[in-house]
Amino acid sequence: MAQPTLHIHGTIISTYSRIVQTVAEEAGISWTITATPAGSPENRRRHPFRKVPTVEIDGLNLYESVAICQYIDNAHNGGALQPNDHIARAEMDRWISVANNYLFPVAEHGLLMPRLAHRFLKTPLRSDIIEAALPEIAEHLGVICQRVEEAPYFAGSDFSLADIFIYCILRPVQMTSEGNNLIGQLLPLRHWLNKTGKRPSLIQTQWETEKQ
Ligand SMILES: N[C@@H](CCC(=O)N[C@@H](CS)C(=O)NCC(=O)O)C(=O)O
Repeated sequence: MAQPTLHIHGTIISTYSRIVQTVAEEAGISWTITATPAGSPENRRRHPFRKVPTVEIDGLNLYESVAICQYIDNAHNGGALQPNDHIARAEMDRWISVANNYLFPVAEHGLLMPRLAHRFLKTPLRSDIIEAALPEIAEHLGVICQRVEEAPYFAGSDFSLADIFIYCILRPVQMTSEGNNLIGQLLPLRHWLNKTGKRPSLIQTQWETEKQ
């Protein structure tokens, strides 16, 4: 069967758009992205909870990155990014949940958004917000680092969807001075980021700001 094209609607520079792009790259599927802000009327029709990205593939409209990624991997990649072993599968699911429920919210609102607003909207840097978030970010990074001391990848011996979620969330953190400082003290995590960032799918989906 010919591989389909994945049509993504979302913010061009977006952690979760990058996650689904990376899974498409892993599956050998071409993708397009149409800039669609989360709060736009169009996105309200596509995603009832007003988040991005949403996608069209195989005649389906899908939202929520976990569902999108698992669909692409199951339908078009033989499930290669999801372990069959029950324990490894539980580890993968655990680390995807950690990434989505704990790491992303504090990193996004406590560090990345204040930095982006300052850089691109030229608003004063909200150091108060960043300072308040850093202890929690540091604690989360410490827990995540312990996992890559125990095993080469988050699910265990093999690269999985969990590595894609965590990498795409952590890499923008590492690109801030504060995040780089914290990650710089966590050698195993820094090594895992270096190793994982060399994967072709993650090189293909690098943001322009990452290439500079
Ligand atoms: N649970 C959603 C989260 C997606 C998400 O938070 N996307 C961010 C962009 S990376 C977003 O929509 N932000 C806009 C907003 O929260 O209003 C998923 O897994 O797809």
